Amino acid sequence: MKFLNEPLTENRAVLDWIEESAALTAPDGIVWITGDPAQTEELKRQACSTGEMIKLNEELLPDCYLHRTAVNDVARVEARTFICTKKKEDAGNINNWIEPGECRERLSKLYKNSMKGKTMYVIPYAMGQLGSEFAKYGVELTDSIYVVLNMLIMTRAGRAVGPHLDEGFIKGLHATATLDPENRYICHFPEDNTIWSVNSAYGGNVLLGKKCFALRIASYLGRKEGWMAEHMLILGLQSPDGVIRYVAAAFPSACGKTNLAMLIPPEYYKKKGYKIWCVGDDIAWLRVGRDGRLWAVNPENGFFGVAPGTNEHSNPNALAATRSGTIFTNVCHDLDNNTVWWEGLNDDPPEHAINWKGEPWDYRKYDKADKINTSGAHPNSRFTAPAKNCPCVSPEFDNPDGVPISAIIFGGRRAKTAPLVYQSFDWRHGTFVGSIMASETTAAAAGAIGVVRRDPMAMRPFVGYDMGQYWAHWLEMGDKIPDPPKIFHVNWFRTDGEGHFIWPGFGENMRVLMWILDRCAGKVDAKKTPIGYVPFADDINLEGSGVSKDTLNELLSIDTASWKEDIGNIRDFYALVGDYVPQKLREELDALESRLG
Ligand code: GTP
Ligand code: SPV
Ligand code: MN
Repeated sequence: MKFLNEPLTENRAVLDWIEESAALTAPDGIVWITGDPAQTEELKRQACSTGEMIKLNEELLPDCYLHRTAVNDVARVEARTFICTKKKEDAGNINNWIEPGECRERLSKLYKNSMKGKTMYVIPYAMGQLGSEFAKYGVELTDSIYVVLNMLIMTRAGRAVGPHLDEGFIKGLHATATLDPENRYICHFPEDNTIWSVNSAYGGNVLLGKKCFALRIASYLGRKEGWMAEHMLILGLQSPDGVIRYVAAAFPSACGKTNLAMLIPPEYYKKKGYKIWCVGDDIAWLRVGRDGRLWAVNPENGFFGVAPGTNEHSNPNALAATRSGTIFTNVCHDLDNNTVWWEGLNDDPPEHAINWKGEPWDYRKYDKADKINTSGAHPNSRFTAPAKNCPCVSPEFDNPDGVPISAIIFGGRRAKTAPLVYQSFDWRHGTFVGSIMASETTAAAAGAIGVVRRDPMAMRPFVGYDMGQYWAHWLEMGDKIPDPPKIFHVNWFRTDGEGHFIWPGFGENMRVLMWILDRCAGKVDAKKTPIGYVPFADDINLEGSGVSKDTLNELLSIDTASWKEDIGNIRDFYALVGDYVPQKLREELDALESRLG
């Protein structure tokens, strides 16, 4: 094997698999990623010399880089994402499936000699804190320096991981190949701990530790081993007495996880001494703790966050996190000072700029009706920032035991049906609430935007097995947690007749979190309705919010007609999920229908 530096393990299984992958892809040489600063610096220099990355203004954005992906490769591609179990029924009806043997044969042709003239990088990485009970290990092979540099931010990668590979590892093979969208494949072999990704170079398709491992493979492992891998943020809410209580929240892609995880409390609460700590913004791994509560870690080490809309007011913490050591992808390049810009950063777009496609850009030609083609930054442009950069990163971020979860919150973009917040009756009903989640699609995945689709637990694109069995696993977990979190549902996205958001959102969402934690502590009463417990308007503090009591009442109102309309759609969805939908959830659906009258 053409190792250009010393391997970080002598583990035969690792070395044999690298050899096999190198024989297929035929790189000129193989480099182990150590995480040593000298190697990282050299890779950055190399990527800049080929134009793969652009070094930004060192004074204004130290150690920051800009990268543009191919114009046809700017989001996850769900239609090209596959779960390759031996039996189709194990992948379920919601996932795309290819028989593993056939998949390997088809993809081998695409991988063949695809790294000729290139270097293969071997990235040993951990999801979770090295050595902790939660941690799992992986190795990603890739021909992309961009992927290497992102993985160094998003995971705990490099030399220290080497010895842990003996505990088992997930194999990930990524080849950029020709970026042919017709032959783009993101394939998972959960029965073989393997991920194959080819013909993409974008985020969730190629940073294999993230959605591929930490959600799809991990959800499969979680079911086998009795834990959960979820598309959830984790935050801690500190009260003036110093007590911190933690919640985990599942919102679909680009529906507000990063924003909620880092929120700055409104002045009213800040003055009293309330504070939010961010443990994670995208993925949570959850286990039953020795104390009978549910405990969570964020297996990642950085944030791959949506850039557009991030600004000094909406999310100052995220913005601060991107001011050094960050890689920007598909944002707008401000040529006047060699910095970056995106829609919603400020009202001052750059005069001389290059858009996300790499073309000269004139902000005067921006057309809301044709956002994709006229915006400076792509709507799904992202920043990759180290978690340590975030001013509100939790002191528990590296705690190998994680944090205890008081509440689980589901949510999505619903113009109408869902009220601002409601609480489920119990874990089983809460699982039902998660199973019927729906949200308008966003730019985070290729395809139409703004179409309402069912996205259970915000996991529709990320469950590595049958959806009905995943719900059954949720119900089983409920039976295993002696002191389970309470389950809620929120909707920041209700609109008025003109399509404007009624609720101010962002920092103001703190007011809803306060109600949720008050409910967990048994401090407030609530109104029992057909869909669950809804707040009495007086129990949500509006001081300084600019929201009137009338508006709040409107936000909390339940539109029975649209719920009834939804029942049919839910039945269709359950039918699509198929035979494994747990009987208990079917009963919950019947019960909801009869309560609605
Ligand atoms: P992924 O990284 O794709 O999983 O997304 P995410 O859930 O972390 O989404 P993020 O927090 O980045 O939010 C994406 C979009 O939602 C941005 O355009 C935000 O401006 C918008 N958003 C977030 N929170 C709110 C809110 O409370 N109200 C409104 N109206 N918009 C919000
Ligand atoms: C999402 O789409 O939910 C993301 C971005 O968090 S990606 O990593 O591309 O999946
Ligand atoms: Mn996500």
